[in-house]
Amino acid sequence: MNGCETAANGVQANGRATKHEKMGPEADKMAELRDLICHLYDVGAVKFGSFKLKSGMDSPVYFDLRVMVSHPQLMCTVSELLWSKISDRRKEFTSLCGVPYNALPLATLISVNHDIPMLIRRKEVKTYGTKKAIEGSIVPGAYCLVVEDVISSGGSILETVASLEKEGILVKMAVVLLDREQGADRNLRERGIIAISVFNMTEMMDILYSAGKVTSAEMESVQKYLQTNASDPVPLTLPPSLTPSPKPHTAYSDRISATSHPLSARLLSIMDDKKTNLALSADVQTSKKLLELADTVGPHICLLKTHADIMTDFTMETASNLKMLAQQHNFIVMEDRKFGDIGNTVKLQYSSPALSLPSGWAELVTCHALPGPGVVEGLKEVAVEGSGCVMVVEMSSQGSLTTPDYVTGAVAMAIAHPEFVVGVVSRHRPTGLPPSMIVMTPGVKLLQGTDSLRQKYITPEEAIEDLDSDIIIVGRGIYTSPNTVETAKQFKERGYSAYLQRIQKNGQEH
Ligand code: S5P
Repeated sequence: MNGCETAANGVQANGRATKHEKMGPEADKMAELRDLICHLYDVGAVKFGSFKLKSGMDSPVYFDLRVMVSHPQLMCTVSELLWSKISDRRKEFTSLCGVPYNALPLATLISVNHDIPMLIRRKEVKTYGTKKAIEGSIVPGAYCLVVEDVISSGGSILETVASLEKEGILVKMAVVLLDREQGADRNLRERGIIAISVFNMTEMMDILYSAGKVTSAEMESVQKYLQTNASDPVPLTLPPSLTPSPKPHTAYSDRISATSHPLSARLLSIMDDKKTNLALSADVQTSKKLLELADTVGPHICLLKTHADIMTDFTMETASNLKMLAQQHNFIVMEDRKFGDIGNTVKLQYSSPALSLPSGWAELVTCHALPGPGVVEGLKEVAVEGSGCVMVVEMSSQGSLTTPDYVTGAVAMAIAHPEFVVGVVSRHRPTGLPPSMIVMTPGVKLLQGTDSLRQKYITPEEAIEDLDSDIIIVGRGIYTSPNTVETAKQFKERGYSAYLQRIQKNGQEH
């Protein structure tokens, strides 16, 4: 038996009613709610008068749900009522997190009674040790349920969401005891979060009035207050990470200010200056061919992608010559090594002399998301200062195992490391990827098709205009052409026109 099975007001931890058993389910629920609200009033959790709120507004009603901690049975009842609101959606979250501090005991009770892992958000982040804002077992890409006692504008929930999202944890649902009907529902909905409340202010007032706990004058002043709130909701002060950022379809130049990595900013400004979103995948096998391509196609690209491990004569000299050409023609070099092992192994691979990556010739490297955050953390530990990585989240080949769930988890991991991950390799711009992250799409040719080994090709227009990608990665489409420079120019024009078309379509001025 858990501590809440003896809870008052007929709600057990297992969701079954006790005291109101003989009534119909609706009447039963109403009776529970009436008992709870009257109980909250009796212990002084609801007060009437004239109160100045945190937002500066005057309010005729004030809630102090902190008093609940002195009434364990009441806390049990509240936690079970919260649970009853979301228990049928249990599969939609793997953890829960209470908004500090008031909702912490409520979240703890739900966690313990229903065996749901809990996360704790620190309000003050430590300046020593792990400096973590979220404590508990963090699984990037997993969904967390947020628990709160009272909502006004939804700002406190969004602060907790911001800390969770920083760790790659996703939130789409919050459960709250009381909705003050002051704009939270809309503010949260706009950010993709549904708030499920046990009761709102109108319901509470009706119950207190019919129970004879409030006077008609008090009732009237709260009603008037609610009407004012409906036309003039409580202003929402968003945490910095949740302030609206430019949308991915805005101009490359307008996204620069949203970036958190200097390389993302540089890449976007190269794209804007050179009017190109073309990346050359120079999958050739000799240094001579690689440097020739870099020199001739260099003026038309924003990025050159290498596979140094397919080359027969790759040396430090090749690497430093390539770096010089990158400076001369203003493009970024990315070694497509696709690191995909545990953190310790990728650290050793990156540091090995084989590809001379520690010399810094490639400012970007690619990695897979499959091993989990360790791959990013391992690379970050040894990577050259100022460099970054691009995470492969979705592959272009037929039969690839990068399912939508994989993409969601991988994207959350990328977002959780904005200081190192510059963007993603993906067919399309995945949902939820912030505009600061750059999307690169391989498998692009002037015409659709496939190769004999299941590479699937789409056109520049499909990648940029339809699938909202930022950069087209083109390999054989250019380097096997009899006139590489002219063909590269064609890709450049089609890719950039598709981008202009996209931002125009979205009503943006370039
Ligand atoms: O999913 C992917 C990811 C990458 S990075 N599909 C890909 O094709 N790539 C790389 O893009 C691949 O390794 C190759 O270097 C390039 C595509 O070459 P193409 O000749 O088919 O254009």
